[in-house]
Amino acid sequence: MQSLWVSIAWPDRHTSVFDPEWLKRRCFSAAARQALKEELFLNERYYWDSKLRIPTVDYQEVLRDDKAALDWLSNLRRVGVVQLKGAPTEKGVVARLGERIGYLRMTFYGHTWQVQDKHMANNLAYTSGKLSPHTDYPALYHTPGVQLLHCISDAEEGGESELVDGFHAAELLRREDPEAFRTLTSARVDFTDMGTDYCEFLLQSKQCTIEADPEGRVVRINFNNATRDSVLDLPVHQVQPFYRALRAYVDIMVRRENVFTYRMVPGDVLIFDNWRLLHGRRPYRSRPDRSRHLEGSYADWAEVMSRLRILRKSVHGNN
Ligand code: OGA
Ligand code: NM2
Ligand code: ZN
Repeated sequence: MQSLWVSIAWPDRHTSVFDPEWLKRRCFSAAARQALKEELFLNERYYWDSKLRIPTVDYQEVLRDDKAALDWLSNLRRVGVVQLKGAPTEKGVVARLGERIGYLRMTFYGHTWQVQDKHMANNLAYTSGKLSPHTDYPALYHTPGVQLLHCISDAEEGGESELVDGFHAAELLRREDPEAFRTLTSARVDFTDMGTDYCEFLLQSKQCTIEADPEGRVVRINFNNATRDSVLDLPVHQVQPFYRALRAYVDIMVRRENVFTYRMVPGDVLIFDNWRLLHGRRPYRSRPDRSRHLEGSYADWAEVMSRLRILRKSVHGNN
């Protein structure tokens, strides 16, 4: 229907023909830009606290059915966490989910890694001890966007997961203690990780605890007491204000009303936004005949969002 198209005759007599819908999508009005941004990047989040009702999808359905897979990744984006039920209780599940996305993120801990109580552990996660709320791998500048944890066997006692919405906690801090919020969005903290796993590594990085974009929106949390370096590269007069601010943020994230606690059972897979959530686990008791075993891996947001857009197209059509 050529007549409905917009035609421009340029001074050099060249003509361009545009589909008005195509032009409208590229409109510079604030409302149009906002709508397109939301469609492409899905930045709208649903914040939660201890009363979270964790989105749940069936593992086999995710592999088989695009609608279930879309449900899985949409919840991961909006809520920041989703659990899959009904996976087999053997290794290979996170690798399979990686194929569903595209590919997984390799790190010094390997393509996938085994969370178990290990002899001569090279990471606190590989003990039976408590893990206080943290984000994974701030020792890497480009921290993994998404984390997958598959429960192959659970502990006889303990090992419950604790999850906190780090963006929600950061907004509470901004409101309750703006000074602390400013400190945590500007002071760069040293992280370090060294040892041998996939190969030998000696990582150093500097990251703000709360990362905000130029408009002031919180986009990433970097908090891990196990890999926070004892080196702290700040002028001495900023040291105490920094620790005070960090304490203020931790006090908010450990408030009972903000912590969602639950227990993974064999066959569960937990997938969460590692740029947003803090996760921890309670200590557990190991027994040789019943040892706790999770297989984990990472993915990045670019690849997850790519799959999400493709699934949205196949489920809802091209618009
Ligand atoms: C980790 C971790 C949680 C758990 O491996 O980084 O946080 O439940 N594990 O063991
Ligand atoms: N593991 C679970 O930042 C970290 O050290 C997170 C990473 C060992 C792969 C733990
Ligand atoms: Zn972790």
